Amino acid sequence: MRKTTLGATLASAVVAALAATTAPAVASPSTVPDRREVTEPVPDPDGAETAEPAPDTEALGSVLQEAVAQGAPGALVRVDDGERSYRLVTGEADTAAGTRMDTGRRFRVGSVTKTFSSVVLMQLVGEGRVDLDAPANSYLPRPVLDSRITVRHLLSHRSGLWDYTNAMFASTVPGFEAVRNKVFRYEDLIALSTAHALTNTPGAAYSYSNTNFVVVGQIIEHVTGTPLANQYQQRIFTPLKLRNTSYVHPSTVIGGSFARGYLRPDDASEPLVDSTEQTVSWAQSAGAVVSTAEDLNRFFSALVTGGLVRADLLEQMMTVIPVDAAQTQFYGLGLRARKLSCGVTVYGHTGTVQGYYTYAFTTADGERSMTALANTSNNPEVNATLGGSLDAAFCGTPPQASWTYADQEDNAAHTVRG
Ligand code: REX
Repeated sequence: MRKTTLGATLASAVVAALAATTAPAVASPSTVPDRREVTEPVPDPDGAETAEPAPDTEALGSVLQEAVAQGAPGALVRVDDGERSYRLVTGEADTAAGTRMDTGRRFRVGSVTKTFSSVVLMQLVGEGRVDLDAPANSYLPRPVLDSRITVRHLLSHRSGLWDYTNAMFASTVPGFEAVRNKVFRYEDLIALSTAHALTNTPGAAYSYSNTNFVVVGQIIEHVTGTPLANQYQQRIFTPLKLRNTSYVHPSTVIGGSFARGYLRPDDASEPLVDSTEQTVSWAQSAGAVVSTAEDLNRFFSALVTGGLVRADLLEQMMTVIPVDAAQTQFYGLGLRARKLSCGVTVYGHTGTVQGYYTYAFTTADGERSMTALANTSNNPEVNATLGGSLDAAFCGTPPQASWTYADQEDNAAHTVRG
């Protein structure tokens, strides 16, 4: 196993490749292996120890640089492939201080939280404390939902519960400022949803809604009688040694070393808004986990290899249905899947909270996992660009144009019948 602390060969290769594909003679900002971080092997030129196809590190670098060119202050990607780790960064973690990004920084993972909530719930199913096909009302302090909605409908976004966040953030910065320091109870958020009609008959259609996973959080707390934070800690963070992963809701503080988040106003000519500190109470069990690329990669790899959820229940989590017309995007139980341009299917989740876009996916065998982050949001171009990291990491190719996911299925209210 060849070790290097600088990955100088790769650095020059990536920068040279970028210089060749972008106009300026000196690419700025450069995208380089994360020098402070690379202490494990970087890929051998012949790729001898790497499963085929090896990640395309030049393409990964280009993705990060494109994200920054489109307005993200910084971006990072980490691919863990067996014993190997590929880590690339560009831009800044903190624009006021001028601190450069590095792949060890914590960030808000947004909806990747849903997979953590799903794991806790599936463990409760495994313990016989929750029945996936029972009415969700049976596990709530008060039966506030349509009685046809089951726990499985929540985890698969098929309940029809209206997503209150679309209205909450119709106007991006004012919507954010109105809730950034608010603390909601589960019932407050659920009431925002149930004030509206269901978007579909329970079970009849996929319709992504944060409300589903707010209900999941309340079910977890009601069934266990303990805070959700304790359940995440005991069942996931501690056993997997996810030392940089936390659920501190409603604290607004991210501890340790972290990337600041920068929200783009709807008028893109206005300056970015530093959105780092917020309660994320509007999303809590649907979106308030803080983590790192390394921890997310370990989490998804452990999940699909059976380290967290009983085999028969994991199979149900990973049984996915298409949620887009092209049948490249899928949802299981708190888990997304994407069929990539090379035909490989990867499992994981995406996340968007103010200031942070995340992609965290793994192969079906958990051998290769990738997390990509850009520290901005409300910028669909950046989100689509960052999605190109999937092809680069798992197919070993530059992002294929027709697979850049410009049409993110869940960035707007969206219902798929069937
Ligand atoms: C809320 C608005 C986005 C963000 C949202 N986030 O629902 C959940 C999530 C937790 O991560 N969902 C994504 C804001 C889609 C996922 O599953 O991948 N946008 C922003 C606006 C738009 O305010 N007016 O971009 O920061």
